[in-house]
Amino acid sequence: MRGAPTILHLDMDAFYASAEQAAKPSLRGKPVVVGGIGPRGVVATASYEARVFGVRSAMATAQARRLCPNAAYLTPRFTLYRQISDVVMEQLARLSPLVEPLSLDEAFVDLEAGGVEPSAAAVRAVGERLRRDIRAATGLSGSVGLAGSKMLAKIASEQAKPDGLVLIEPGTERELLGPMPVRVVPGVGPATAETLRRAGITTVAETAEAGEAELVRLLGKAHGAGLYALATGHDDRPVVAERDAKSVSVEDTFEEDLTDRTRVQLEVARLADRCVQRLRAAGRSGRTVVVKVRRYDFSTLTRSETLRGPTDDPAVVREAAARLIETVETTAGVRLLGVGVSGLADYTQEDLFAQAASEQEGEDGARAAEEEPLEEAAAPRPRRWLPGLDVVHAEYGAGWVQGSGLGRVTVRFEQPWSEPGRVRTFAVDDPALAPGEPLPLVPPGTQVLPEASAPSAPSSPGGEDGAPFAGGAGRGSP
Ligand code: TTP
Ligand code: MG
Ligand code: MG
Repeated sequence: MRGAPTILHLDMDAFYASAEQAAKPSLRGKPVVVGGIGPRGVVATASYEARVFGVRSAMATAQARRLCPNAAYLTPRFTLYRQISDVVMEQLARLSPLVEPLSLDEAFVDLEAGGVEPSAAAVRAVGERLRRDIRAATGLSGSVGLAGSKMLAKIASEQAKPDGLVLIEPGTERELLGPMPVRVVPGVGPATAETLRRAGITTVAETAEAGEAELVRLLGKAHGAGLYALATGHDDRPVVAERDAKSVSVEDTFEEDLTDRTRVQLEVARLADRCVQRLRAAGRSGRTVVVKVRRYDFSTLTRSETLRGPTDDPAVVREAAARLIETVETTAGVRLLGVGVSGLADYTQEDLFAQAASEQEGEDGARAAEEEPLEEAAAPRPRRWLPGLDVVHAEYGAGWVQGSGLGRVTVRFEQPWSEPGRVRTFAVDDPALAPGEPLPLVPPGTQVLPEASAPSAPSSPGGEDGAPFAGGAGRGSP
């Protein structure tokens, strides 16, 4: 815990949905849901207008449609989110050499390491300027938390949402944390919360009062002691830039086993994005993509694919990860998924996913590193006009797919900086209509998004088969 609130946490507001509203003027101020739009799809996020109706991340899209039938339901455009994320992370890098990205839309920044004067007034000014700069550069809002520790900075940015800044003065944190549910403490998942609840502990204050010995008895030594420290406001975890890592991996444990294939694929795509996010923030690129799966029975396996050359291209990693997960039987249920990229030739898969903190999930059962030859990349699919994706019409210019069916596709012709546009309908095989690329959100010439390192070829909406993949060499490393 620092004496000054010099740890900054930034999190973009309703990130994918805000990006879509910025790109599509007709959707501003309206409910927007981004995610899997098929019958078994899952919500990635919802705009704040849609949240009013109860729509939330990870909810089945079918349920979201029942709650909010009038929202626009859009398929994600990861290339765009990635580009925006790059711009946001560039802004953060100006503040300090110590930036720790947690996902595409979220990072910690150590302002002290950036030479910011350690006073509340100075860090607040930096935080407000950052929010203005991010809005100017991306057209989107982000919320900022400032505190003397990571845990509190993250809690502060959550309180600041949407479009705000909250600074927690050192010295006030125990009072502030006390009444909060223990779930706000990092590392307290549903299982831990339930164990604590059965012992009559629900708030942070009750956790602190229980004392270290009791928490260790309930949760084991490492976890109990760690929780006690955090619950009493002791959080000295440093902001770690990933420059020095040998490999980068991210993983997620799910509250309930995933059985839905589409959901598994969506989660793998998200993990691939998070992984590349970290890779890039570290200024690295890697050659081997690894997917880790822990199944319902705790059997854990990894699959890897080695590319011809190193990459930090999200499309390439996403596609490799998608191919790898295809080869794993997951229908009986998945507890945990991970995606990693290694920059070193001599890495071992064990290291790649070695976890610092002890897993709450218990012991791995069978640990099998199964490898089999993988199929070649799938043949190009027939064109599908998924809602939300970019198109270009020979006569009417750039627009996006509003819907399609019965051999027809409806397109709204508008650009991020235009007035809300008109809708026109075409036959799905109209030769004048072609898939397009995301347009920059702020007008060209003011502040331009950096070029995507490998824009996906416009042959298929969604970019599923877009980026050139470096290719099959050395697949199936042991
Ligand atoms: P979050 O920062 O958790 O959420 P958010 O930015 O949409 O909204 P908030 O204002 O509350 O921060 O996640 C960032 C993006 O990650 C989100 O826009 C979509 C994606 N995501 C998923 O795809 N699935 C999920 O379950 C979650 C939580 C996020
Ligand atoms: Mg967010
Ligand atoms: Mg986030």
